[in-house]
Amino acid sequence: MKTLLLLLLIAIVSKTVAFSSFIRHLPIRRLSTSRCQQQEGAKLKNLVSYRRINHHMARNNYEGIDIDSATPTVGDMTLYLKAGPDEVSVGDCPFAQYIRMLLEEKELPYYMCPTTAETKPDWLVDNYGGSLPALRHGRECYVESDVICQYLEFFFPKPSLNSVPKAEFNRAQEATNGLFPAVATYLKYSQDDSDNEALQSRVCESLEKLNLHLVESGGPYLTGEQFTSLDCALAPKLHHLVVGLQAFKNNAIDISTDTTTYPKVHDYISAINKRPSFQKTLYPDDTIIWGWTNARTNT
Ligand SMILES: N[C@@H](CCC(=O)N[C@@H](CS)C(=O)NCC(=O)O)C(=O)O
Repeated sequence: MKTLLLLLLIAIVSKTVAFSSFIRHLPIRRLSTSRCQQQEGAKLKNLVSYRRINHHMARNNYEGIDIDSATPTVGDMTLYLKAGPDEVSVGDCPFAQYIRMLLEEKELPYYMCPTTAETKPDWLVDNYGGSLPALRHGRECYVESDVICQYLEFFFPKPSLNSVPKAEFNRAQEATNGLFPAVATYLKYSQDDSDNEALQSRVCESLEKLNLHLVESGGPYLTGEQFTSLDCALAPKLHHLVVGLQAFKNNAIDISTDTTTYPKVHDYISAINKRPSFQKTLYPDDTIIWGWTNARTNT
């Protein structure tokens, strides 16, 4: 009995220490329970749209448990994310889809709370600059998709989404660097813009780099056989490119049907399309087109 109690104590202490060291390395601010809950409560009570938001918090497949402990436990997670054109459905954010794919892969239950500038909770605006996506887990909140990914991987390591050697992981990460900034600037400008050709070339260079990497890794995923968090990060961004190319660029670069120019990228997209976590977290193409149309209008 004594040994059992001792073991239990060691387990609690080590998880708590791990938690503190994780938090120390995060570029985020933590909220105390009372501040976080009071602020959100006060804000939400004042919002006419509270009932609407609450109604649209889509619940996943889990009966949430309210656990008051230093070690994060399953349940009570809410992902605040950009809302779509109707202001309540899931919006066109590839970073939010990245987080949702992680949650789906790890089979973690979560609510979703699509928000607009008008419906963002005060605590999110005041303490996190209103940054979306934001994952609130019990009394904590995390922003920046890569930080949220680290948080989930650290506390919910099964299944692991980075169980490949560090050098391999870094190589795969490097191969995708610069792709989304290139895609975003390309999709923002019109086909007739004088910069269009240069911006298109930048996207092609990124695709070439990715294709070469996938040849080396062997595919089907970024690090080879193993599906990782890097795939969760990349897949939604590539999907934006596919939809954007069709909607705005007359399919000037064909990565969805052309099997010869970037064959490995084409195969990668086919593999990702089959992944349940990707399928389950997709939003309509029209939402993506709406988002980029707004970005193009505001450029
Ligand atoms: N660096 C951020 C980027 C997130 C981001 O750009 N989010 C945009 C849409 S993709 C957003 O939600 N905008 C709406 C808003 O901030 O209200 C991350 O990795 O989480």
